[in-house]
Amino acid sequence: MKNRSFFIVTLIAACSALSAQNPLVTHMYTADPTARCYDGKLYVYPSSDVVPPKNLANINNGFCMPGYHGFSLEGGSTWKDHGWILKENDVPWGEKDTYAMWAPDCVKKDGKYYYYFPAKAKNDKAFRRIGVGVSDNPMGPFKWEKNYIKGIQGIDPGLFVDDDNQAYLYYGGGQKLYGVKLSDDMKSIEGEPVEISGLPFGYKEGSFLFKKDSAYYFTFAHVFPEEGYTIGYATSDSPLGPFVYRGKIMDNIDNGTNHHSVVNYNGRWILFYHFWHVSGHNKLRSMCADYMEFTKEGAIKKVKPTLRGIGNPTIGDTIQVDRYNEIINASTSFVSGDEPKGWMVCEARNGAAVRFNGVDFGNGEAKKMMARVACENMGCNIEVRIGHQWGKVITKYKVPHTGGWGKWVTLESDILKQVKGKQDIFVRFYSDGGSTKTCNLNWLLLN
Ligand code: FUB
Repeated sequence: MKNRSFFIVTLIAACSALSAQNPLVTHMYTADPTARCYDGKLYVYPSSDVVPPKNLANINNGFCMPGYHGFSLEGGSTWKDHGWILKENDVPWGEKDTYAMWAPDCVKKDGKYYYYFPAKAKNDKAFRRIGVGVSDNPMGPFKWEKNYIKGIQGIDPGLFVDDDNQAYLYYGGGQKLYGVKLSDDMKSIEGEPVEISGLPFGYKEGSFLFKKDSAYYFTFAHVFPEEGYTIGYATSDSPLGPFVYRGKIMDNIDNGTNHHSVVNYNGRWILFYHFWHVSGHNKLRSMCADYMEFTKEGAIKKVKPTLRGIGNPTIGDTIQVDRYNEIINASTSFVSGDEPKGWMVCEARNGAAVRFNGVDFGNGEAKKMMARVACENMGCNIEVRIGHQWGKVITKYKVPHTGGWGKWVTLESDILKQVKGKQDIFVRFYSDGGSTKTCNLNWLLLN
């Protein structure tokens, strides 16, 4: 455990790159992401996981969660960390040092932003209560209410404001999930909570409701005894039901929790969720995002988690080719050598190809492309092609022997043909002199 924790802390400290490839950020662990689009800009409100301090190794069954950061998408590919939105010991009604800040949400109503979060209350038997703060800005600072919302208890607040401006709060973890109207000031409930009907048997949490074409989609994390956590959904023509269960949006990912949100951004639906492949530990999670689609009849097509994720790296962003759309005759692993931690394309054989969709070449201003490579053999060649495997070559590199598979150099090469707009690129590897492996590739960068 000690070694593993050390590895994790080192990895996190060294990974400072933010990107719209999966996971979205690697400089800290982020779970339970709620994404919201305000005035055309995308924001994410996740919880955060940390390695438990030694004396608290078993706290909350391994979930050690000290508070919340907020993030916004800047340009097409960079997630800006706005720092702390709320730390656990700053909750006016909260018990100190409980590391119990589970999934939050934030919603806009009448020009103000309301941030909801669960926490353990002082001198209170409830597992979690739900608190709220208000701000004029999506990333705060928020003015926190002195007390939790009376009349409800539970985890995972999920908010929804309907077209008639009525707000609803969904919450809970267990066999039952609940929904309730909020009063106009967003700080108290109106009427009694109702159990969300029509949901399948089994443990459920992570309520999140959205509306599309006048149908209400109630989405939730759902545990199947043989599979573990999945994301499911049910639909209704009314925000509090009755609902009809429609199936799964996402299968279980390697035995972790599954917590999500759904947002429409630039006309496309996106599912935000978390996964733990950065840490190798299912309670140290990282937020991810992938596009979600509907059938003509309004059913949600199952989302397969990808490394590529969403977002379009553009001039000045690293293109993490290891977060590929398709890979042929190559694989990926953690970066070797003294390079800042992350992933690389490796084991690329003669003729290997990696497809990375949606690089944004803007108006064609890019004149050069850099490649970060390491090669222990005599050398090799890389070509970057546009559109398909045998598309036009837009740049190429003669990769020298760099001194080892972990000895990295940056090569720069001219863009041979002006390229505009969003394009799929294919990176092709060719060996020099019959060696079986070509080179390791960490990233490309348009200049
Ligand atoms: O992150 C802590 C808890 O795990 C969340 O509240 C649940 O939804 C699950 O993701």
